[in-house]
Amino acid sequence: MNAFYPQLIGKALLVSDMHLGISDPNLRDLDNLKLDNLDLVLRRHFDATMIQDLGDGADSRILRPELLERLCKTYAQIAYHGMKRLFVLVGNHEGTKREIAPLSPFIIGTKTGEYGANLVTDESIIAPPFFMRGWAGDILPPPASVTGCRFFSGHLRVRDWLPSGAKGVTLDELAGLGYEAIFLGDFHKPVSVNHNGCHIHSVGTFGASSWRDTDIRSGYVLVMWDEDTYEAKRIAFDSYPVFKKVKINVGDDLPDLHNSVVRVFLSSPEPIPSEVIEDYKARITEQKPFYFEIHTNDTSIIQDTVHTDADRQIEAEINQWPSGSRTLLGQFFSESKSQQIPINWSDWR
Ligand SMILES: [Mn+2]
Repeated sequence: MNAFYPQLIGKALLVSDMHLGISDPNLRDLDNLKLDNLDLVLRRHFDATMIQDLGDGADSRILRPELLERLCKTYAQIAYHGMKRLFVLVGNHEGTKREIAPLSPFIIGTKTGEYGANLVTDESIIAPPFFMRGWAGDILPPPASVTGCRFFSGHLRVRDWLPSGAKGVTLDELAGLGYEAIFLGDFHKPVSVNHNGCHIHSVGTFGASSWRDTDIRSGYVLVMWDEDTYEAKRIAFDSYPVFKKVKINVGDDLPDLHNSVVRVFLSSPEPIPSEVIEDYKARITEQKPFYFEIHTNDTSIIQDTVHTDADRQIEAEINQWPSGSRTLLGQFFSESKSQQIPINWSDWR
């Protein structure tokens, strides 16, 4: 197990469950949106002292080369400059024997001991005030009295958040470990609870990827701490699509579908005439969802991708950055020390 010098005061940027490498070809554009957002967030929070990817960064052990390349380049901003500590946890989706992840070659190439990128397997890392561990099944991490850390972050399943009968550790068990706060990947929904005096947070997915993520707003978590206190907040993206399932009866109005990935279930006691379906299709298209499907009683499905506002919105945000910063990373870092970078915070709350 590696050990790092403690950071008595700091700011950690936590991302989780990015699930890059979507298999549904209709939704593959979402992968690029996630990477655009990761790029933006790393730039926006260049003052973070620590970056943690809490696992399932990739949807499977094999990541498409173009995505892996972009992910490495994005993380390289922080790793090659030796300015940050990046910790990439191995999740249940991407690990081979929980020791190797798609990012492994990158991490081997950038590892510089105290700084650079570090892979966190089921063997854990002590980087005070955090104790971190990748996916290790339902095994509890060691208690705070053993690790000497205030916080635990890991890729771990919580039974209380799942349907009854599911496997996982309990909130009681987690709270009993004696950590001040716990930050978890795996459960894609963001959650924040005070359980028996321990704050247990599910970071939530950084980029919704499937219908499993229905109604979840994608985002990330910032943790700021000093010797006595800590604060955690989740920031959700306005510009990343939300998966929605909408049930309506023929004749009903549609809810707001702008920039959503949506399944519309259209029902009627009678067979639905094709003009009616076409009319709904036109009305849905008008609302500019990212992607939609219309399902009807007789199981016919109409699918369409509307070219979306989300990528244009993100592109516009990226274009606000000083020119050259997108490619000349060294320049970005020297600029960031000396000048204020225009950030429109209101878009990000
Ligand atoms: Mn996951």
